[in-house]
Amino acid sequence: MNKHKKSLQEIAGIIKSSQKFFIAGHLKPDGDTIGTALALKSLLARMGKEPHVFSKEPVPSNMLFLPGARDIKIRDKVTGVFDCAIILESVSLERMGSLIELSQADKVINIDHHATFTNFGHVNYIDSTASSSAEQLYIIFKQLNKKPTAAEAECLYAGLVTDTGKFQHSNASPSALAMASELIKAGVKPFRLYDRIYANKTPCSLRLLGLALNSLKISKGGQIACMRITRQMFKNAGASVNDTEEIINYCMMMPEIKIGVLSRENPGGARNDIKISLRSRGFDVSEFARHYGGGGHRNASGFSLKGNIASVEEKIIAKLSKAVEK
Ligand SMILES: [Mn+2]
Repeated sequence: MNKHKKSLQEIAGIIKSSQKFFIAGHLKPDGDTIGTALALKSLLARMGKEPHVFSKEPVPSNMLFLPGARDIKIRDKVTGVFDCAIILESVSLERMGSLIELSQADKVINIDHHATFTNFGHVNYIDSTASSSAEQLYIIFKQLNKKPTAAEAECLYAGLVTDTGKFQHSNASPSALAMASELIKAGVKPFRLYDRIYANKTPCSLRLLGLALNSLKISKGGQIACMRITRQMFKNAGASVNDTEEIINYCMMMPEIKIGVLSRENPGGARNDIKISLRSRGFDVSEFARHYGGGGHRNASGFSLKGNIASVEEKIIAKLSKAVEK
């Protein structure tokens, strides 16, 4: 934290001397981007400021319960000028959705906890050891000598719990857990937030999960797990693409699996358009995905291929089996 002392002091100074604020996180907003933006907005409003939160894309439905979430302004472009723009966990203005140009704000504060970043702000508070932007904002609260209200604590907790995968990912650090403890003291009820954020499955999505689990195949001596979702499965479950999101994670619930593969047909589009999602441990699947024109992270990536689902699967498993030997 010491090495961020200067940027934290600068941020506190800019916040105190600014009145009108632009706040936005990244495209495909998640719990961290939304929760952090809302906690920040509430804090600034309490300080007598005029904060505005924007997003290019809609707030995910499981985050709409957060205090203030329905007031987030969904825009393609934002006109006008601001004393200060605070941009959360975005590698670039494009990642934020290019809602404004840098010239529309007197001061730009860039807050990011990702390993890949650029210093596009006047102040860049970059800390890849922070679990979440919520944790970075919590440090700013402290810098400003502010304690979160119960509503702000809920927003911060939503960011913290989603970015740490319910405190299961490698970023569930002592400081993340200490922060959780303090937020609970400030009024957060973890079981209530769990229900709002995670207990939101529909019968259709659970039926689809059942069908996908039933398709599980293990290969390469237990190192690769593969599941599939066909158009027929979508139809039988009454489900849509939105119901597929977490299914692939089940592949990684077996301890010896190095790579999880989910192949799925497109229920709306062409039959030969196959989407492949990959998960891994101890193996870089982003490079593999890039080879096929896709992308993602080291342990989570994806791409699309044309063909019949069975032959696409066979081809991908064969290539992955070779790659995993290296
Ligand atoms: Mn984040």
